[in-house]
Amino acid sequence: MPLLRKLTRTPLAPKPLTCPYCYERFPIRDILFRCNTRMSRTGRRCVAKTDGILEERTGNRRELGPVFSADGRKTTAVCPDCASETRYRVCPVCHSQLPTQFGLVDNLLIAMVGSKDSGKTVYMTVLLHEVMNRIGARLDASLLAADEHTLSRFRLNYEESLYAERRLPTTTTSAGTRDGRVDPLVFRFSVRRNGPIRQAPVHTLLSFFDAAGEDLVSQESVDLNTRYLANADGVLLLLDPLQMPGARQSAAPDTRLPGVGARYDTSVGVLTRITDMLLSQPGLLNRGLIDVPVAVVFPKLDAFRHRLRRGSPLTVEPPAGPRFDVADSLDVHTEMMGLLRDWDGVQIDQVMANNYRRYRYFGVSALGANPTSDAEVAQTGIQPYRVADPFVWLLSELGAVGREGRG
Ligand SMILES: Nc1nc2c(ncn2[C@@H]2O[C@H](COP(=O)(O)OP(=O)(O)OP(=O)(O)O)[C@@H](O)[C@H]2O)c(=O)[nH]1
Ligand SMILES: [Mg+2]
Ligand SMILES: [Zn+2]
Ligand SMILES: [Zn+2]
Repeated sequence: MPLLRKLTRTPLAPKPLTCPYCYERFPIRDILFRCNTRMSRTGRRCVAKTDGILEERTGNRRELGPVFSADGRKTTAVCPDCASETRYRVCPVCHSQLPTQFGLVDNLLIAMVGSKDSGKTVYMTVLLHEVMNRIGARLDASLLAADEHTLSRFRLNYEESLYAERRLPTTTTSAGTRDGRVDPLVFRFSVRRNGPIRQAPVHTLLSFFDAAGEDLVSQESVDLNTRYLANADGVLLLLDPLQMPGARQSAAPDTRLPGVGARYDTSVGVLTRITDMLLSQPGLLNRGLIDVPVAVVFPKLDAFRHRLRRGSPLTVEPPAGPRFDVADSLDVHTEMMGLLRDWDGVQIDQVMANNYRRYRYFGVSALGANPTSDAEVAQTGIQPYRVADPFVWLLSELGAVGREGRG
């Protein structure tokens, strides 16, 4: 009776959840609560203090109410010390406050991986900015920070510095120098499903984890990020053509080329290490292939624009419909396979075909132009193209947005 089961399923389903901040898994009943330190009806009040676990796991030293356990399946609980009712639910592992709808709506973890200087941080910033603005309107969707920390951090450290101050990001710090911690950005993505009747929006929590390229240069450093990668629902894998020997020489003159040396890597190197790590996680395999959808993103296409053939799908904007366009995406995928052949990237295609069940190639440019210097974006400003394609594909693979066409 699958239909009946579906209808009677409680909103708080008993499948394990994954914290959008620390990527640890736990059953819903283990969710803890934090006292709100307000005066309760009985006149008692808890004192706010630094939370040792929160500090150790996230670096957050704010003074907060005590954490206590209660029925994690509920959305509120009464503090045993002061009898005040709280709505603050916290992760049992890292003690981060969970977003309001956590456990009630889908929670998707998206990992951004790629070699050092491949453009992950720039891409993530431009992607999120575009989804918040232009693309969101196209998809009839909205993307909002799910917590205060993400809100201020994304605005100040990412969006304002890139868009208003035109500063390129500095290299992302290795998880190794931060006791294995990373600091994901967490958003609430809400989309209205188009249909004969306008439906209520569907909400999804999205957690973006931007890896440090430095952490992917050796198997040991990849292991530092295993939890984040192995628990991700979707992967945005950036393979920088400027780090492929065959493409480097065909880039436009004056293109700023990524460095070479021990901290840098080839695109195949990163792909191989990540693939080995994912293959070592039996839970991720489906008939021997890695089942996590991987959007293989070739960034910095502005450097190769002069080389694209006339009529290439990479020279035009994607169709403007509200859903993921399958036909257009397959055109881009085929076009990228051709480019990979020219770029000596055949090995990349083999690794993907032999190890992954769900993957697709994308060509994007986050900046749209060669930066003026190591620290500054071009005078012409940021003119991205096709940045949202990989994201919309991932969301369609994960069921968070609809698709147009078959394939
Ligand atoms: N031409 C061009 N260059 C880009 C683009 N995006 C990024 N870059 C260049 O790539 C450099 C590195 O970008 P980041 O986003 O910091 O790279 P990252 O992958 O986050 O690097 P790590 O944090 O060290 O792993 C930038 O400083 C730019 O010079 C793009 O769309 N076009
Ligand atoms: Mg970075
Ligand atoms: Zn956590
Ligand atoms: Zn209390």
